[in-house]
Amino acid sequence: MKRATVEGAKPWPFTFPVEATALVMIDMQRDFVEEGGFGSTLGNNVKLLQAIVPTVRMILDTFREFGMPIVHTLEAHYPDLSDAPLAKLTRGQLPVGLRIGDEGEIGGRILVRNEEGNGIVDENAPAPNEKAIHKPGKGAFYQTDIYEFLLSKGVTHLLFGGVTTEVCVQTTMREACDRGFECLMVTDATESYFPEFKSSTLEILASQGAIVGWTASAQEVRDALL
Ligand code: TIU
Repeated sequence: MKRATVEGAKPWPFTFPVEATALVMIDMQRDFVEEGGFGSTLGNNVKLLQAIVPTVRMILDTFREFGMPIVHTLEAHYPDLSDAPLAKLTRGQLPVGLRIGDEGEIGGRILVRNEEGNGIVDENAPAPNEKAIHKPGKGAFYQTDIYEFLLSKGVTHLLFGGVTTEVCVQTTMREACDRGFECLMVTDATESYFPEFKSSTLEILASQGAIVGWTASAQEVRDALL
């Protein structure tokens, strides 16, 4: 099997089998990226997240170019919120106010499946042949079929992008690491509402000899494939 090496990865070069490596793009949803969605109702400045949309598109298109699998995730609950525990529903920063399930300002109910505001932003939308997974938790392995899907495709290595770095992306990368996948986070295809949380997370993941995994930029990953 053809292998590629990201020479500039931290803490050291990351080698991956091209046909057995998938991109997991986490929660590039209007609910996190646009004003009036879940992210902004938590009191966050969503503009920071909007800035990575072109880089996310670049890494998505790179995987498409090389015929490598892509999985998109969406943080989303059933309309009756039966998959949202009280411990999640009651979080937030009052008096900013709106909660999961309330009517948002960008179309439909906040963090509810298939509502307009819960969809992935147009530029990063899944292609028809790409898997998209609704997940009720922060981690994508909780109450989803992502693990079985990746195993069925023979995937051993995962690259991660999306939002937010220290919440859903990091949680999912840790879940994947515990399940035996070799993992790399794409540093400029992920973003946080808090720059210091992002930089710390990237440092933590690759510390102690890649304790959770590797980090590298989208261009470094692309260069490895060219
Ligand atoms: N609030 C926050 O930073 N993130 C989330 O709630 N979900 C994701 O990270 N997708």
